[in-house]
Amino acid sequence: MPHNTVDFQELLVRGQSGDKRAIGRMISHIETYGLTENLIMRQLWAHTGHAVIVGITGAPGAGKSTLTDKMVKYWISKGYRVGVIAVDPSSPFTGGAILGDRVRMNDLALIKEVYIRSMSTRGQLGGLSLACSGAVSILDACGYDIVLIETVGVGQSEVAIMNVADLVLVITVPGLGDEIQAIKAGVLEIGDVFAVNKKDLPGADRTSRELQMMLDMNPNMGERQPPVLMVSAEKNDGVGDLCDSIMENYGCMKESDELLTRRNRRLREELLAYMQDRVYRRVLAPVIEADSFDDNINGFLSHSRNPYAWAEEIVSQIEEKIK
Ligand SMILES: Nc1nc2c(ncn2[C@@H]2O[C@H](COP(=O)(O)OP(=O)(O)O)[C@@H](O)[C@H]2O)c(=O)[nH]1
Ligand SMILES: [Mg+2]
Repeated sequence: MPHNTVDFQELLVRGQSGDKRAIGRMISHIETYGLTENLIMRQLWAHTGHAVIVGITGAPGAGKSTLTDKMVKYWISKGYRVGVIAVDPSSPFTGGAILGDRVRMNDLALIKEVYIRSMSTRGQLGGLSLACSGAVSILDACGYDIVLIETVGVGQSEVAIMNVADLVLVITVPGLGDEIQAIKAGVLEIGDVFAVNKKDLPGADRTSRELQMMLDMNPNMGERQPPVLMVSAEKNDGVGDLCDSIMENYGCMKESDELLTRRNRRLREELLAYMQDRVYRRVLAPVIEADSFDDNINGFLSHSRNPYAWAEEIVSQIEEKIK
């Protein structure tokens, strides 16, 4: 599929009328060619801004996929249309998790009001958060009221993905021992709603109390007092209350201008990333590739040539060009 022959506008119209194949093709297009080709975001913009974007994070095995499945079904029963983006680790070490996710959320794909899609953390043009944000915009533009992003729960990409969401649900479970280990530093601060999953297992009460205490004592929380709810995804117990709490939280954010502040910051960062990507691809990449970038890098390491002098030369060449 040569990217210049894709009629994105036509796919968008089809996606908006419920054609999931068209949605899939738009997202694949972004994954393959990056977000900054074909003015995709420009075409989407007018149709976006309606969806509630929820990031879901928590250690692998905490029950994110199981809970996502139940939350989606609850919201569907309330008349919402829901999109799900599951971020795949694409790593041989966590390959099992992907398979598990497929099993746990398998039948979601069959529901008319649900669109589910996994995205890989590997090989994204312009970075995963940009691609993910593009996929969110596509789902938003196609009329999905809620978009859930399930992250892999490991690594640095975590917080970056969270920048795509309006609000973040952090999931923890009893029995991981020290809560401080269970919830990584930094993740506590990005949580808007907390769920202690697997409340059918022993120790859930204690975990919930400890978590509440950690939140109360955290100096970075300020005025915020995020709710902590106990659920069992597997037994479908407490999921409705959790979903309602998320929407209530969203409502408060909207009223207090917090939502606007967050979207403002996000758009700013996204625009910078978008422009950097375009400028890199259109201006910098052709120049450094013409000067055999990789060969040069190898040469620099033997100290036969100064890499910074080379970088200066490249920049001067570009400055000369755009004068
Ligand atoms: N006992 C119990 N197990 C659960 C619950 N929710 C999920 N699990 C199990 O926890 C394991 C990991 O769940 P999964 O949804 O794949 O976690 P993820 O890695 O965070 O997406 C699976 O074996 C689930 O069946 C729960 O509420 N109670
Ligand atoms: Mg999962």
